[in-house]
Amino acid sequence: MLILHDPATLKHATIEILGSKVIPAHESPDRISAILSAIHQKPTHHVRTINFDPFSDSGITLLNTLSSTHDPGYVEHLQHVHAKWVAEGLIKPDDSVLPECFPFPNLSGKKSWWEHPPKDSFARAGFYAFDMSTGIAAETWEAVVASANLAAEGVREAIAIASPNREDHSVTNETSPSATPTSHPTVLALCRPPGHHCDTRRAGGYCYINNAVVAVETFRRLQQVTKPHHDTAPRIAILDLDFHHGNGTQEAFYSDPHVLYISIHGQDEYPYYTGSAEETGPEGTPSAGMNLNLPLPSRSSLDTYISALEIALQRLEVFAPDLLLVSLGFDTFHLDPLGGFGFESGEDYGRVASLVRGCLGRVHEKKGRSVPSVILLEGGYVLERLGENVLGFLDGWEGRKQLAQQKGQ
Ligand code: OKP
Ligand code: ZN
Repeated sequence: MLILHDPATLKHATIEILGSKVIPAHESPDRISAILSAIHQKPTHHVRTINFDPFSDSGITLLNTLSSTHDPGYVEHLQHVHAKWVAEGLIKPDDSVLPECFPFPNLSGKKSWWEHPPKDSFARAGFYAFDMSTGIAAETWEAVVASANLAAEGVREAIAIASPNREDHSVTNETSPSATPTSHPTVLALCRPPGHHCDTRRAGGYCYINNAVVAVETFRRLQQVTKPHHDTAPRIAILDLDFHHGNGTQEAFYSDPHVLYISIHGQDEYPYYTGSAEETGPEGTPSAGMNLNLPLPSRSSLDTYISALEIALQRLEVFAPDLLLVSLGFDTFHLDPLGGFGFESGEDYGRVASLVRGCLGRVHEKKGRSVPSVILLEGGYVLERLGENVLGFLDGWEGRKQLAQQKGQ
């Protein structure tokens, strides 16, 4: 599989509060190192290293995509608040910006409170966040844009692999093991920081920019260029398999009739205020029914999980998207400090992956063309097992487990 990585994603390192202690955030650079070292041991995967450059053409496009999808004041805040706090003597260069006070529901307040950011940069940290697990360190911005850029590049590459003869996508690496029209066009983007909790104007849950939002916007722009006469908007599905509900992604597309959001996540878990099965899309609008939440009790078994996945995949098959984004978290692992379902091995992840691929195969048959897929990394915090779980998922996705079994018979 083609895997996209940017070394700048390792630059972000912040802290979080656990009980009354300040600790290094669970979402650490070591997550990416662990995944890379596992991948490098397998010749089946092709890692392409990208170095995000804000002054290159694709860099300018990315920054443009960010400001057209995310609140401009928020983007400005992410980029500059750390330097501002240092200049104002609020923190030292090695420290992180953490919020003090969040906007809160109140009877007298303005309805459009979000149009009125507080005047001073100290207060704005709370205005542009919804929790305290999303500190901003000196190099956070560099990692955040590199991460979002991987999502955008992932879409470009997946489309290029899906239609390798198109001149306008001649960027496809011919040596990539996935660059054949017959194989399922999938790219894994090693995004870090993750994105699914960010709702385009507030950071939260270790997320700053919503990478799925960036991927969708990139896909739409590409379609506009390559298929300007298409009368129907592209259909996009997002399957969120992180343990936590992707409140930010749900929010960003809740009123969008062309994006189907499906999530399987821990019930009554972080982020606590979203993710119920009743959130199906605004009633009486074209996007009614375009949101499918499948909450499961924490510690649910793999069989329970797979029953929920089958419901998700039925919906996905009927929808028959033109693009699939998988928000993939490995905090469904049974030992994860921040979550956990009954996933106990890489093979368990492989089982899930091969079910998703089976569904894509049926969509392929139905439509007569393959569905480009981009896998976006979200959470997963057991460093010692993260690499093998990722490899297990990729093996299942590419059908390798079944081959191994056949050989053994
Ligand atoms: C992000 B993702 C300790 C609690 C941490 C945040 C959980 C974020 C999960 N400060 N709470 O979906 O994996
Ligand atoms: Zn998570």
